[in-house]
Amino acid sequence: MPTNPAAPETGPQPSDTRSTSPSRHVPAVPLPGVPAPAAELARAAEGRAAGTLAGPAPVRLGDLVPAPEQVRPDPAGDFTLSADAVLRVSPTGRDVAEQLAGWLRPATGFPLPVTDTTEDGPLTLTLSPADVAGPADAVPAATSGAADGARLGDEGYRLDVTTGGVRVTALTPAGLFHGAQTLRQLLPAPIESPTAVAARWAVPGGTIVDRPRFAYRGAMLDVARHFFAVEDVLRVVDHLARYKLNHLHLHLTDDQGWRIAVDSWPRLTEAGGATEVGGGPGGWYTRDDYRRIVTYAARRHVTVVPEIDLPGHTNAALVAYPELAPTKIAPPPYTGTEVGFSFVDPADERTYAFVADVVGEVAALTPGPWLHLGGDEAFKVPAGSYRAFVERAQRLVAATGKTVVGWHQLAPAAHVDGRVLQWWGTDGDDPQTADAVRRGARLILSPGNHAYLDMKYAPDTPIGHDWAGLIDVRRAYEWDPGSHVRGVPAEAVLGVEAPLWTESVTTLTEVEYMFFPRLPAVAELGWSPRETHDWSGFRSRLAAHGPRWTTAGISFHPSPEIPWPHKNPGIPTQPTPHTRRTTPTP
Ligand code: TNX
Repeated sequence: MPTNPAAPETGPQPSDTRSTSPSRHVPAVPLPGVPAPAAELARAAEGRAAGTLAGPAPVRLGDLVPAPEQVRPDPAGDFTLSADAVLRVSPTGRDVAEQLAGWLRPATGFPLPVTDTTEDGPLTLTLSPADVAGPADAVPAATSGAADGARLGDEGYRLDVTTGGVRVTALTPAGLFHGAQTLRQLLPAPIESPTAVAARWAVPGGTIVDRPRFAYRGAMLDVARHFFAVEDVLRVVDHLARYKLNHLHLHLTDDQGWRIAVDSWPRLTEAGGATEVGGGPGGWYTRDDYRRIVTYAARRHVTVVPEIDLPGHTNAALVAYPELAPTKIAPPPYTGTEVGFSFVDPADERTYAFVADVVGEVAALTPGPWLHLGGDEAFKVPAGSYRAFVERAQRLVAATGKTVVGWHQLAPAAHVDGRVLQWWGTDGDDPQTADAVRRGARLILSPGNHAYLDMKYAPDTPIGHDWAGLIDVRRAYEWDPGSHVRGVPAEAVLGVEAPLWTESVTTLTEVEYMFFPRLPAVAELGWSPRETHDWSGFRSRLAAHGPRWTTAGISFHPSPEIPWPHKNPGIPTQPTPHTRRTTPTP
């Protein structure tokens, strides 16, 4: 069997890389041999030489991110995946089983055929309400509250590992998918290798019963300030799915570029899509590109939330169609990073024809239930006109059958059915938003000072902003979505989202650097029960993901807060096609 030169075989093996001792393995910064952040980024982009890795550590049941709801380890029940393993699956779970096999084949080198059958085998994935509860004694009484299959809901799963095999059960394909991601994390880190590695593929024995705290768990990618090609977006979807995030919000339009084709207004992309921050070539998604993204995401149980930012952040649209501008004169294309200067004319009927056409076409292309209207930073629109514009635009979205999402600046506008506000404030005292919630709105929480992944980690982070403060991993983790905004009860919180604005983020490597390790922190806030919240446990569970990212060629910031088990984290072990600046879609 060929061995992977990137496999973590060198270096001393710490006796327990998952120690919860806060100071163990924490490199002082700067460490000799640990590059400065700018150099880190450059080296990550080049995919230069591997860091020194510790050997693969065995994973313990429960060493997962996000933390599962219930865990009952059984040290006598460890399972080892062997070359003759077969994935048995009930027919409705077949697609998840194929994806699981696809994750496990490269590193194991095993064929892992998928067969439709209800019989038990070494790897069994079943979608069956009757199976979910499992043996009555599988989970101890003290923690058996959700062992009842019916309570697993839309996304929960149960995973049983015995010496004879692994069985994942769920009520839905989404639940089965999350269970499969859990199983992937329970295998040792070399499972992330793109080529075959000789390793013992052990899975820790016991039972996990797990389901999410919040229904909406997302990240946002701003493809308007800098354009990201379809392949980059697909890779971002993979990153979300690993951490059980189920929504990808695409910020598709802004002053610097219009990124989604609209057949009835073709110049939006032809003229409005050819720019980006800094003067680069920009780009846009054709209808087929966008369909590819939503289809790829759907297979990974990720719903795409398209955002058309209105009435502000519209310079690119005004370049394309000057009749939408209050002056009726085309502004020059904008490639800077200021905000709040542009807006579509709220007093012109053509504006509403434009909004109706755009949201109609985008809604028709989007399988998910949401359409995000933006609404932020329309500083030049007087409050009364802003409100009237938003109320009309909300009705146009509702007419497409989609549910309105918008930044919390939409709060003063009248409620429409199901309306969701995305809160990005930095002070949890926001009476206007609390009032909108009393009138029926639900909230997605993206507090700027905790969840904004475009904020720098530290003063010397080479890219990013700091207007909402510095956000290290602990800051990204230490808040509670259920009680963050005064006067907003946990029941009104639909979930959490980590936005990544890209004024200074230009490549997929840089996206990953800003995502990791903070994205998993926000993912855990969205998924895990509050009772599991514990910084010291989290940082130690997260540490074990460094070798996984390194092996998978995913860039990350080797934050000094995390007790990484290897000496030179943050550098992919091999160049990957994803670490280049991608070419825009024509
Ligand atoms: C504010 S947050 C914005 C964006 C910027 C971001 C930079 C929000 C809804 N609007 O236009 O990109 O700050 O951090």
